[in-house]
Amino acid sequence: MSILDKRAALKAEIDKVAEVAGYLWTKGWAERNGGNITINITQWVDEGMRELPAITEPKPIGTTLPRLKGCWFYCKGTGRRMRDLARRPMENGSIIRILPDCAHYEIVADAPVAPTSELPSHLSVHDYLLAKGSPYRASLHTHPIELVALTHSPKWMEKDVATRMLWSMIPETKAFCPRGLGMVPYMLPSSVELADATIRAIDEDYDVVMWEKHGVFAVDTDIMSAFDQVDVLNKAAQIYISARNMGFEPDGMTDAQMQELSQAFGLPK
Ligand code: 2HA
Ligand code: ZN
Repeated sequence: MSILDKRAALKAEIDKVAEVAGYLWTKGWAERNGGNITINITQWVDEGMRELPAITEPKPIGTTLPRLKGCWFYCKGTGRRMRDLARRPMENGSIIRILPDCAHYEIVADAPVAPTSELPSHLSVHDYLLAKGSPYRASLHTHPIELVALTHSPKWMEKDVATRMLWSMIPETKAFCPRGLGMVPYMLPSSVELADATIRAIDEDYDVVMWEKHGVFAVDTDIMSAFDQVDVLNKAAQIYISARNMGFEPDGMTDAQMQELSQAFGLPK
């Protein structure tokens, strides 16, 4: 890729982050500073950018991540609002690079905006994705109302119980979120324990992981695809809740209909 192509590709990714941030706010999933986004942008960093001096002192990540050596990320800023990021992504987020010790990062551009409070979770997941040879470069944490509401009942926290219900609400759900919804019990936000549990769930082959009574963590090739998976799952939860509000338990698609769909779309599980 030429330098100009890399710069255009990087701008396109950050434009997508801004677009998704606007959707998160509009959907009511991003109250105040809720949610965060990180993108591994290393493939679009050109020689000119590599020469840029740091604009902050090195800061500890809070953990050591050997595969992130030399990696660059766009990160939403801690305490920043998604609705502001939607209009001004480089004032409400920043570009960081990981130092050779793999335990510290420094901010490179545009402004000294400290990255998301969930940085240990996000960067640990990116480290894991690189180790697996995954093409995924985007991670999204957000607070989708109906999905979070489901996690307040232990019934839906059991492995794949919510997945089966959500898939059966509308055929698109399994087609576009074929790995379903992983479940992680409540843990302190921003903790390394939460990061480790999230990675274990992704390693079980989920792209979207629920943090009980908190939100979702989703990974995909780019931020738009990560958003789409969460959007599809939350839509299914809304259909379930609408039926319950009409006074009945929805039947859901039958097992035979689900099997037919899986065969037609060549879906796993
Ligand atoms: O960044 O949502 O979980 C704000 C949060 C932390
Ligand atoms: Zn959160």
